Amino acid sequence: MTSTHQTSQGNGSTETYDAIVIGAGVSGMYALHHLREMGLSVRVYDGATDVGGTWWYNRYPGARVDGPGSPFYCYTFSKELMNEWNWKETQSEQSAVLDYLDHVADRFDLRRDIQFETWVEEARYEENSQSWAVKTNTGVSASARFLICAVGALSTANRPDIPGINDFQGECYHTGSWPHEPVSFKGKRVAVIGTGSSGVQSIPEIAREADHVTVLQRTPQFAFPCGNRPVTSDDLADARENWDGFRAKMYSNVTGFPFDARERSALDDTPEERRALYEKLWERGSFHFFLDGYSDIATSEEANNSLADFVRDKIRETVKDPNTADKLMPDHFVITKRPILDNGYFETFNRENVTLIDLREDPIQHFTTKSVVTQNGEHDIDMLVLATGYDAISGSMLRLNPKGREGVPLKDRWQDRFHNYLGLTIGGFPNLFMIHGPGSPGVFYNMPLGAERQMEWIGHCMSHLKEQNLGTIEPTADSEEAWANEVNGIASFTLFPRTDSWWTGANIPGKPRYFSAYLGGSIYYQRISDMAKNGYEGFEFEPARDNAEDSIA
Ligand code: N01
Repeated sequence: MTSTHQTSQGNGSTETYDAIVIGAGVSGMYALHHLREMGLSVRVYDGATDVGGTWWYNRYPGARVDGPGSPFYCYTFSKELMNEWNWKETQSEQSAVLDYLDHVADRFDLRRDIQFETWVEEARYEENSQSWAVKTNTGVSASARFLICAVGALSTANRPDIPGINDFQGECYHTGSWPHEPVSFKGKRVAVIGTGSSGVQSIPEIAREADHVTVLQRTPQFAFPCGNRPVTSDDLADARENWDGFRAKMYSNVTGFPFDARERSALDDTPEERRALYEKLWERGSFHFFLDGYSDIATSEEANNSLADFVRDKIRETVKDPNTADKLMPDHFVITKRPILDNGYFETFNRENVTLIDLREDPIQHFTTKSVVTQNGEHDIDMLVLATGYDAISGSMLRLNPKGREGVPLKDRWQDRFHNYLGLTIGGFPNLFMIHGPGSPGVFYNMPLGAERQMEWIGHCMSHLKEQNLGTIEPTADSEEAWANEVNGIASFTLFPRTDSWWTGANIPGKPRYFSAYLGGSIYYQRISDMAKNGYEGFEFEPARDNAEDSIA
């Protein structure tokens, strides 16, 4: 076991650790725990005042787990943790997830190694010491052999660059950095830009309280009933008693949830049989359409259309005004933008105090101090809510912009695409590891479980270096190219790359446009485990130098 120590460098002092973790969200918290269990010294930096990452920032009204939820959206590494935490709802509210993470931080005494309200401003690879040097906005200089970037796949806000938006004098909030103090909508005219998950969750809540809500929609979206229900004591008892079986199923499932995939094409059933199944799954809610619905919704146009038509019918049945219903009609392949779970979103358009503006036919021209001006008119507002999403998957790594060998910034390396190997490592950036980065299943997988599994791989890799007396590991250019081909190859069997989405980078002007996630979580984990067993195939190493950080004793 090594210990933390301080070395004098120039006028200041440098704190030295085995590993530095950036980010204290779901991934960074587990990274800290795991590395400490390995006996390593670790420091975590996070800009927030407490743990939780994306769950700490996303406090907008209506925010809740919008995927297959509790009790399986959680860490799995500790049976005791599973046994003692009582989830209350299947689609937990943001505050409930944060309570859980708070409990995890207490239970595993994580906070003593986390420095909050500390933003890493520079991360630079030092050739001589085979280590990473980090500087923070609070004046900390720290150094570590390993840099773990747990910076979040959905944490760098996308703020639209619309003429005059900064002149608007009313309240303005991004859903991804919502104030901690209560925000009142009472008596206010609110405009919401964005109808992705955050917009769809927040719009019904805002409409219940506001004087008027103007929804500015660029792309109509498919949304499915949230299907939230209480987690009963029987559910919890079942999960606890059969935890090993559930966990094994989560490991072998492509999305990391304990469901049996249906191996049946939508086209094997008659239209009546399909409709009967869709009705059942609609009633059940959540992501069951995709987890235990038909197997070819994401790969067959015809199968996809059958579900898309079903949802369009549901929208038409729900929205009373046919003109508004027309505007809400999605025209892309269902599921090829991130599926959304709603709590009365479409019903909200039946309210008198809600207006939908279709930006495709009536685009925003500019903002004034008190209004948003679209092609067809001016809309006076008191508040602007930006539910405009994120520079997802790669954005937070680019915001960190680590400098690799010869001081090359990641922004240079990632100009044309997000070069990486196994979604974990980047050529020219030795000993740097990403969690949920491009090229990994990331957002297509149960994220707490994915963080555990990626971190365990990273831990093994670090031990391998120690055992072999190696100073660095980084991927070769050939292996990065082969990995990119593999990721693209899998995606090309699906309909995902054919739709503009944040998955393809289409939401951010100038961002490289391609589908950057590895589809097929269980296959991915098998692949990265095989690579490790084969002597870390695709990587190159340097021997440990004498003057390298005295790490991992
Ligand atoms: O962001 P989004 P989000 N002018 O990118 C529109 C996760 N999540 O925050 O579709 C006008 O999905 C944009 O339009 P378009 C979840 O994985 C989880 O809602 O690009 N409109 C879109 O409608 C989710 O997918 C939870 O044409 C503009 C919207 O803004 C992901 O986070 C909750 C625009 C952005 O939708 C992101 O969701 C919430 C512009 N200039 C989110 N720029 C959980 O509870 C963007 N838009 C777990």
